[in-house]
Amino acid sequence: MSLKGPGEAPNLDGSGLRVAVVHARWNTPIISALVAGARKALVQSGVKRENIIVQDVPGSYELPYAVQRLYAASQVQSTVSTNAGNPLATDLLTSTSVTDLHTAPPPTPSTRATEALTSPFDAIIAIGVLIKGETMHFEYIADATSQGLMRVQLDCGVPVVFGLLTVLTEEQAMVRAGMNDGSHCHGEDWGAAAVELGLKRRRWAQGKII
Ligand code: DLZ
Repeated sequence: MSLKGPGEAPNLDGSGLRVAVVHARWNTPIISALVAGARKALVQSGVKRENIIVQDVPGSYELPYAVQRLYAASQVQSTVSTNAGNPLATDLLTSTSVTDLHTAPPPTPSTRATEALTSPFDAIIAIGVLIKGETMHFEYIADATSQGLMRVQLDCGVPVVFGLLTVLTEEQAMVRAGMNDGSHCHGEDWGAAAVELGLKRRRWAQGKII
């Protein structure tokens, strides 16, 4: 048994979760392997393919902003879709008569159970690969991106999984992306972490501490 790593993954049911993956395009072949690993772990934990949203940005430096805005977009989307299926909410926007509020039929439950979720993301995985070059660029981007991602998750109250590799060589990155024989893809750990934290967040939001 290895001392390193997140330990044995709990058996979790992510079938009700909606998860976003935001990735940089720098070092694309390595990024692709990491994203594939994250997606594999999400699906293995039961997250439905239609509830895994993947978005890309140019480089790692853009990740904190993209994660923050994407989460806000999912909140807007959730509100819009809830109101669209709820005549009472629609009336609040269009009606000129308060009596309509009493006569409007109760909201009907969504009949779109088999379609993709439109609720705010339960967790977001941010993936980037920073490879040290000859200048100080690496240090600045690594520091700003790490701090930014932590800030976004605490400010937004949504788990942001830290999928940023900060390595000295391409070889080191390939090993951590599972691209070399027998190497383990860290993307899989990130997918599992997103499911675990997404489920915990839901329970904690209901005051359930188990
Ligand atoms: C500029 C830059 C450099 C030198 N290296 C990387 C890298 O190894 N990995 C990465 O994801 N992005 C890199 N970038 C791009 C920046 O993250 C960013 O996209 C640009 O500075 C534009 O804001």
